Amino acid sequence: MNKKNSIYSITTMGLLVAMMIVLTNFLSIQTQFLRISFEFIPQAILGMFFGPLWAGISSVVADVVGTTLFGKAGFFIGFTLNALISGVLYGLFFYKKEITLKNTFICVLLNTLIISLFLTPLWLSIMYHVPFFNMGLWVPRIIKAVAMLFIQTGSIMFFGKALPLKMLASRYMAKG
Ligand code: FOL
Repeated sequence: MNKKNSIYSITTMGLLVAMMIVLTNFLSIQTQFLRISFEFIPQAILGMFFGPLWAGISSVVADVVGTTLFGKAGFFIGFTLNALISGVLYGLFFYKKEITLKNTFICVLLNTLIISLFLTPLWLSIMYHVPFFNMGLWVPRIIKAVAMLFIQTGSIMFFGKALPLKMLASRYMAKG
């Protein structure tokens, strides 16, 4: 990657990380046990443009910086692992790959199963000393997960396919 390309890349990564921070900390709906946000959009774009390694690193930076500066519920390292895993997943599924409905849905489903329906409830049960199988925790979470499955798949398809982001992406990918 030449110098100009790497300047483009770093600037774009910074912008997408900033968008993740704003979407998570300022434009989300958050209760003690549930957060609904659109952080996944810049995160998925990071995956499309930069691949699993950089999407993972950027997501960790967004979590650590965003939560430290603006978090309302303290800092728990488990959520940093969530950020890493989902960033890597988006990179594995979307980097230099055709964004198909099937591909997108499988990626979102994996993310939902691992993050929303396993790790997050685990972290919350540890953080707040509630049992893992607490129904008050699970009922809204499952409703949210099912709704977001379709919203996430639709939005990622939109940004990955409908918008001419590929033209931008070719800048970063051009010379490796
Ligand atoms: N610690 C760290 N490091 N990062 C955080 O973002 C963080 N957030 C909280 C506490 N410690 C933190 C606040 N608590 C969810 C629920 C409570 C919560 C954080 C997240 C949650 O339901 N997350 C969604 C995915 C996030 C989304 O949709 O934006 C989930 O379904 O798991």
